[in-house]
This record gives sequence, structure tokens and C-alpha cells, in this order.
Amino acid sequence: MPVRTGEDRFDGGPIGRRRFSSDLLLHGGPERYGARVACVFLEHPASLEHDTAAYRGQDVVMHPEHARRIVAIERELSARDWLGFERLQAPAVDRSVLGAVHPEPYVASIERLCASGGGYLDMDTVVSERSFEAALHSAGGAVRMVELLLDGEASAAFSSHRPPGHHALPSQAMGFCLFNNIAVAARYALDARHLERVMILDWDVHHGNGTNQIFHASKQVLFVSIHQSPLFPGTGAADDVGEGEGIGFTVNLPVPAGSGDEVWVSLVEHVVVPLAGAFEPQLVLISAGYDAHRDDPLADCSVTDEGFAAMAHAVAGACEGLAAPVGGVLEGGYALASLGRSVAATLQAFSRPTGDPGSASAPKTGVAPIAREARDRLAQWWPQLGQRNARPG
Ligand code: Q9C
Ligand code: ZN
Repeated sequence: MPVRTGEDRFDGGPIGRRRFSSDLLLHGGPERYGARVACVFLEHPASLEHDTAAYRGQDVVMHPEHARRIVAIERELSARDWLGFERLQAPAVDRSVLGAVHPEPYVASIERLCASGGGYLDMDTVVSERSFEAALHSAGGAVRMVELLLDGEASAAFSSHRPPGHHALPSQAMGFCLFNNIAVAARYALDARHLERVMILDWDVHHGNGTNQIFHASKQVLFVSIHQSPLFPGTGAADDVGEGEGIGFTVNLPVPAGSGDEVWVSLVEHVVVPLAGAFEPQLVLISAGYDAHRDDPLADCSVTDEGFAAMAHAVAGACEGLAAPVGGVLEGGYALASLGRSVAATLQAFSRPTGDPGSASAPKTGVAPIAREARDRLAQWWPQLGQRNARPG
């Protein structure tokens, strides 16, 4: 993979929020798409070496979370000239940064299992010899992305790695996830970079139980998850709203099987975006899974490529209004062609947050009943979402 290291691109240190590296602009960044923003795509070849296939005698049993997912994404982006994104190679995560979420004995246990040739961590979650290396770069990509966003080197970015992360608990792998990449990155933003408010939107079709648990008692992280219910992992009921001083800062938005763009985009436009306006995050991270796609084999929602584009546009537009950088971290998504197209739609929205020149970023959907119910429910903590303040739609 012809990628450059981060080190040889970004050596100038912090140059201020919402300012952009002249180096990136000089080298033909996305300003030719109309927006004066630098956008970065993080990748690492180790993502291709995390082998999840099971070998049963002569037969190879395919696992849905396989390396061709990354290939499919990069093939689609390559065909679109990377949509003006700068490609950077992700470093391995710093062990002490990882340690802020995952205790060292857990990290060491994953390292040992991989070194011994690999094995199963649960029925779904399997590692090979190179999986530990892949996982270090998957977390490292999310952390490097946050560094670039907070240093003003990029206003939007996407970390495209595997294994995914949002099901991982501090000391337990699950649901194809080893380390909770987005939680490690958010923790880094709070602890090392002293941010006070980070918003995480999880639009993977499965509930992000790991992230939900890690920030359950925190009011510094507003965690919002839209997920099919009932479905794996079974958590994420609407009445799980956080605990202690974190009450109201966990927002679960379960949707029934069959939900499509109407429901998903309406929830983003009429619940997630107003929540962002009320919380005023300094950084927005998206657990960007694409398994709510209508073509996905693991779930039963029917979001289209256009639906993912609309969700990304709504979030990116809100971030622009709040002067908050936005970063996507790849989670699930198992229909290869649809995954590639939907990631491309996300990147396109990130690079042009207000859409084509001249077009407004007004909501594209009305307030679906499920979004109305969520607003009513959330108004006790977020009065801006109450009836009195509802826009007609
Ligand atoms: N054992 C992600 O999308 N399926 N993970 C469990 C019953 C697990 C999905 C089926 C699905 C995990 C990152
Ligand atoms: Zn998923």
C-alpha cells in the first residue's frame, strides 16, 4: 500500500484550531472540491493481516469481518481519487494511551494469544498471529486522527482499520473487537489534550456496548448510539441514560428491524444534531459502522448509500457550525461494495460539510415519530429538544 508515515508529513507541531497545514493545501488538498478544509484518511497494512478465517480440516470457514472489507473501501476511494483526502499511515498506539482504557494484563493476554498463533476469545472473536499488531494500529489510527484534528492539521478525518472496537470492554474482547479504538481516542482527547466535551455518535447497527460502558458515568463524553433492537449485543435500551454525574450523557436510540433512511436520518437530523448544539462538543467522533445498510448480511435495517451520505452531511454540517472537528472510526459493515460506496459517501460529506455550493444543509427528513419520542424523552436533560423548541417538520 503506497502510504506515507505521519511523521514525514506533520512535523510542524500545533498550528491552531481550524487552521490548516499549508503543506496540505499546497499538495492539492480538498479545496478543489469547494471547501477550504484539509481531510485525512488513516490506514495501515497490518489491517490486512488480522486473519479471522477459521480452518476446520480442509475447509476454510469465512468470518464476515475479513481483510477484503478494507480492500473494498480502498478500491472505491481509489476510483474516486480518494475524494481529495490525504492518506496517512497510522502508527501503533502508545501502550500508555491504550492503558488508559485497557488494563495492561488484558493487553498482554491478547499479545500472548496472538504470539502463540492465535485462537478464539469468544464465539465471534478470533485472532491470528498478526492480530495484535493490527489492533495496535487500529487504536493508533483513531488516536493519531484525534491528534491531527486537535492540532488543526485536519478539520475532518477517517480512520479505516480493523479490527473494529466499539464492543470491546476494558478487559474483554467481544463482537469482533479487541481494543475499543474510539474510546481510547476519546480518552486521549480528554486526558492528554485536556478537552472537556467529546461527543461520540455510534451509527453501527449494533449497540456500542463497550463505549457505552466505558463512559457511562462521564459527563465529558456524550455517547449517542442508534442501533437495531433486538440484536447483538442486547444492550442499549432507551432507558439506559448513564449513571451518576453521567446521567443524560448516554443516549440510546434503539430502532426496530426494517428501519431505513427515514428513521436513521431523521434521528440524526432531529435528535443527534440538536444534542450536539446543546452539548457544544469540542470534538465529534463517529463510530462509523455500515452494517445498517440494506445490503448488509448481519442485520435487518435498510439504510442506503444516500442515507449514510445524509447522516454524514448532517453531522459534518453541525460540526462546522460548532467549529468542532469531526472524525470517523470504522466499525462494522460487511456488504463489500455497499461498504465501499457508503464510506466514500461519508468522506464526501466530510469534505463538503454544507453540501454542494449553493445548497443549504437543511434537514432532508421530517421528524419521524421515533425521533419525536426521543426528543420528548430527552427534554428532561436537554430542554432544547423539548416541544416548545421543536421546529415544525
Ligand atoms: N453469536 C461489529 O459490527 N454476532 N460487530 C453475534 C451471535 C456478532 C458485530 C451472533 C456481531 C458483531 C463491529
Ligand atoms: Zn456492527
